[in-house]
Amino acid sequence: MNDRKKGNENSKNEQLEFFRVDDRGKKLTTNQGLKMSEDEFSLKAGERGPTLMEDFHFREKLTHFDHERIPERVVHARGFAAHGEFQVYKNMEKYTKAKFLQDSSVKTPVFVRFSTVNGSRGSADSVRDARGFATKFYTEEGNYDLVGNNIPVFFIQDAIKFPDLVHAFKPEPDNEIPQASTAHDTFWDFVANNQESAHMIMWIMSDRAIPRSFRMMEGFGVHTFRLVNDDGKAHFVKFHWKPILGVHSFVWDEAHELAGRDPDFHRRDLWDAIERGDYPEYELGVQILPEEDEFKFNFDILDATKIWPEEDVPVEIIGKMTLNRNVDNFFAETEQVAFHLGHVVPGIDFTNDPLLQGRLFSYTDTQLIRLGGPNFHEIPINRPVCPFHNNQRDGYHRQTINLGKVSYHRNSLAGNTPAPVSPEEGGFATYQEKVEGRKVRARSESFKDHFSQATLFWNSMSPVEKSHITEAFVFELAHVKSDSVKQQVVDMFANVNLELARTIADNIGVNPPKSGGSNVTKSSPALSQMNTVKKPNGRKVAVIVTEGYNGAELKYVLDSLKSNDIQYEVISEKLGNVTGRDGAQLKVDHTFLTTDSVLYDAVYMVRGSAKNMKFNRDAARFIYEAFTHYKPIGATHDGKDWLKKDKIGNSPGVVLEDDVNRFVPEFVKAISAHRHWDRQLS
Ligand code: HDD
Repeated sequence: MNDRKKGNENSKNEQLEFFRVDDRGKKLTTNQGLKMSEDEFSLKAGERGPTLMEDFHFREKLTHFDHERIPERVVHARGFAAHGEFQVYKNMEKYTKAKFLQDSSVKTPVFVRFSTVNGSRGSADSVRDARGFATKFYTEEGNYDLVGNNIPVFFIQDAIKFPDLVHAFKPEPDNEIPQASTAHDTFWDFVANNQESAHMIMWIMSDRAIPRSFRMMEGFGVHTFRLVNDDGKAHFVKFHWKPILGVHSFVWDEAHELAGRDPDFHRRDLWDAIERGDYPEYELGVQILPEEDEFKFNFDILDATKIWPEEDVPVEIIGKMTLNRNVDNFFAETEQVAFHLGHVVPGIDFTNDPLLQGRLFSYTDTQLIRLGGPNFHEIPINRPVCPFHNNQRDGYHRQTINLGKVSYHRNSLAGNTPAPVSPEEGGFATYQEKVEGRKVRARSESFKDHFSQATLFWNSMSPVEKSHITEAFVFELAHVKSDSVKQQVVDMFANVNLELARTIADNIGVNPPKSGGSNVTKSSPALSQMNTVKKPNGRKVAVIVTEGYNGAELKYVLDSLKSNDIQYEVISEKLGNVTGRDGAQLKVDHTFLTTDSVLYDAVYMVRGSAKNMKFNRDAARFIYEAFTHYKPIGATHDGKDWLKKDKIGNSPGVVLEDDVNRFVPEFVKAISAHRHWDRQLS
């Protein structure tokens, strides 16, 4: 075992270092290294004459520019990524021979790309959608990709339906409307006619589909994979990422507004957190199942529309990932990174989940068109940190200069190298699962219950979450033009919960379903976001201040927020400094023209002596909006009157406290709670 223990001394991906180029302070050259004396004027026959064909510099510059774009990903086009490291907490050799899951002193470099699924590259971050959560582990045994989502199940059971699903949820083909939204006819027509989607739809209609931050969402490998140990013994496994900050979401109205106010909200949030050293962390969890238990459940563990309830199969936390470095260049890294489920290491293997099996084809295939040929593994971000050798040669953009004449196996001229490696010496060998059967195009009977876990999910939601799900259904279906599709969807979800379906029907003007309902009474508390970790870290407070404030008190509050890892931005009448009545100076970050309440997690009101009617009106609107989004609002004596006037003073999560020493802990507590759902909005 001992040779397994040596790993990367530190987590830096040295492979990338070689390719990082700093152009700053350098001389301008062409791509051939020719220093150029002029870069502003093309070569012409006379100052006012035509441009000359001879102008190789002009042609090189324009040609490169004309070819700058590559096709965006067919799904998950909009994404954002960061570097980091992963460390396992304890030795997992009992289950897997994967080296990066054995030695807790080894830091494995990782690259994580988060994404939305539906929208184009330029679409907004805050839309309702599943989020991609794809992790590349650069291990000493080769790259391992865990290509998951923030939702633990999927729409379909068989990969052959993926093109149909994507055609249905993408903008409709005649007018390419709507962008990054499932609120349209073809998507819901697909849902109603492919009822295996029921469980996933419940998640998509829930708050999981509008996460507050990439830092505050879970990740799931979705499929059942296999772990294989040194003795060749296998266990089934499901992978989970659990964010240290807990799971939190926007409210729908806020997500909508954010799409306009800051379409880059999620990427900015992640970038800023990493820049200020507030590194996002996620623990890796595994649900492990002995092979003997494969048929122990009332669902098929090969069905990607099913979870293993955590109460039945506990999630064992085995390691932690920390994202600690932003990319240097979005295109070179985030856009060119190529994930593939088939990038595995010894000790991790597949199952016969038909969705997984199909994905094993699709990912490399899509990189061929997206990245222009079979050598995408040579792009710096995709290169393994360990050496790689084989007989593959040539192709577009080949960078390796392979030495020698031999590029075939078996050979005698190179001593039959590159030589295969036995499993005992670390070579990958497929797990020898016994399979037999007739060739059929069919779905197993064990895949045919589409509703029980959808009901389990519904049963597990708090009343607030249920109301959000109901509203999301109403929103989506209200945008569907076909009454027939609306009716089909309502009738379908009557199988999940009759009351839910009736409420939707009532709100969208179709007939209430006459029959339906479910006899599933079980719930899984782990599914509710209400039961998640609550922390103040990394939240952002809007501090609304006017001239003449109490400088000492404000400084005390702001310092206290900082010491709780809470960020803030100061909003006042104009940029520059705002002056306290004791002469204190505070730098202003925004006016109401440049920011909005949806960009903050909480509001702190500090009213000075200034009387500016327009500012007061804008402030009232700002506070009211934060209030309707259930956000914490706080003030001491100075700002208190401002709030009372808005009649929201006595609501939960509104902290009005004259004594600043009592105010601070109360306000921090209110911020930790994230949202105050018991607030009455009437
Ligand atoms: Fe996929 C991208 C996640 C089913 C085919 N997928 C892609 C990405 C993520 C997922 C996170 C973005 C990776 C990145 O950031 O570059 N996909 C999933 C999950 C699925 C899933 C969790 C269900 C469990 N996907 C799925 C199926 C197929 C694909 C069934 C096709 C048979 N997915 C692709 C793709 C993409 C992709 C077309 C587009 C860009 C890419 O691969 O690199 O190949």
